[in-house]
Amino acid sequence: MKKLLFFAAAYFFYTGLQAQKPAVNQPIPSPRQLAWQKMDYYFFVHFGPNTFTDLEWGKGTEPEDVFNPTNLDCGQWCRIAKAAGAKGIIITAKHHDGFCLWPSKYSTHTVAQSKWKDGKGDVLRELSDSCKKYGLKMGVYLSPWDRNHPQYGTPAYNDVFVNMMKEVVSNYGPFFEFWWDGANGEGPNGKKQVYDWQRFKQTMRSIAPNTVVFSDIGPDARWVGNEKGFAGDPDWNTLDTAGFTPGLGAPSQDTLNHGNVYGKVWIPAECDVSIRPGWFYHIEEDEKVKPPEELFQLYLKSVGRGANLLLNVPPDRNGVINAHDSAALVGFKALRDESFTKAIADKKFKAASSTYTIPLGRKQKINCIILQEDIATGQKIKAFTVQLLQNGKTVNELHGHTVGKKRILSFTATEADTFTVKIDDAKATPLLNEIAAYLIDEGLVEKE
Ligand code: FUL
Repeated sequence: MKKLLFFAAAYFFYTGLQAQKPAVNQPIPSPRQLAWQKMDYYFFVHFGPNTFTDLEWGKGTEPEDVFNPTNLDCGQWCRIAKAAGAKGIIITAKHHDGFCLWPSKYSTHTVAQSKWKDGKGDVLRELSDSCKKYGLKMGVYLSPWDRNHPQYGTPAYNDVFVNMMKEVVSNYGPFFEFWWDGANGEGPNGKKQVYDWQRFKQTMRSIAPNTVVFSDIGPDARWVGNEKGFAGDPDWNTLDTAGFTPGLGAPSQDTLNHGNVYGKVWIPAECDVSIRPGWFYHIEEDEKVKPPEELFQLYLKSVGRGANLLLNVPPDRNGVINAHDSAALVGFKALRDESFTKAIADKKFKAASSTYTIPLGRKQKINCIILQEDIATGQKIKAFTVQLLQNGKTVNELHGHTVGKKRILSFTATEADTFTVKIDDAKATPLLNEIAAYLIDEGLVEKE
């Protein structure tokens, strides 16, 4: 009898657990996307002839010798990335001017034709070695638009682009991300290229199946629709891509900003933004570096809305990150540490539910709540309400739309002893696997 009771109890316990497991709601992220989404924030590095000519879009006719960093130090970039809490670095291996920061076999407009290090220099090699040394992930931006390449504007250029992808992946990979810019202007012969996106995608999949591929519409990560670093609210990780292409054929910027609630493909947003007004270094912008508080606001509006933040930090003509930028980055890290190191409450959940209750232990002030949805089973939450309670009475109420991998809510500090998160609308019963509360500096609360 006892045995029977034991088995019955075990059975009900087991089926109970089964019932609480979050249901899978398609589409869901691939393992490579899930790993990438966990990275939250990393650096973008725009570096090349433009750094020396003070342009943003080089013409492609610049002599190779223009590129001449006096003291290139990728180790310094990595040390700053580490100190700033960034998880990786994506470099413009080739921007629209076509200049290759590595000695490519498929171009005559590269570091090898320059006098820099007697033509023996290789920025990708140095960065790849430094990233390995400092435990950072590396990514590559490769512009399909090429204002220098003589074959640009002809079908043969698609072979060149594919060969370049293969070359950088095999020589300097593995990469966590590969960045395709959708820009498509004229080349040296006045013609525009018809990009073979399908072939580019197949190439990446076969040579780098674990690399997240970015373009306006993925296949793995999408542009957020602006260069200000703001994800939409709501921000869906799902997008409809049928009939669209990167570049001019992309969905509207508003759609890219928000995603599509019932989008058929999992393509989360990445927010690219520069720490300075321009993407490349310009000395006259030294005083215009975004201060730590502004970077913190960007963080709330990107990572805090469930997207990734790709923060551009352009090295100067010496080949190092300028002191103005590194000071801002270290300050940004300090603000995040001060804000989020000590949680007032931090609760983990394993069971999917429509209501979550978080006791604060005693009455205390909070002004920031971080919600994390279990996205491995899909993004489900469409609307939620947070109620802050004092002795069972609601003293503040907040409403939100999507949660996704991370949602940072900040608001006027409120005294409460408990708060609840109620799911008002969802595609399926979601699992919030972590909910935490903080008291951050009042000046850091999200601004419109
Ligand atoms: C754009 C480019 O035209 C800009 O120069 C910059 O590289 C930015 C990240 O992407 O499409």
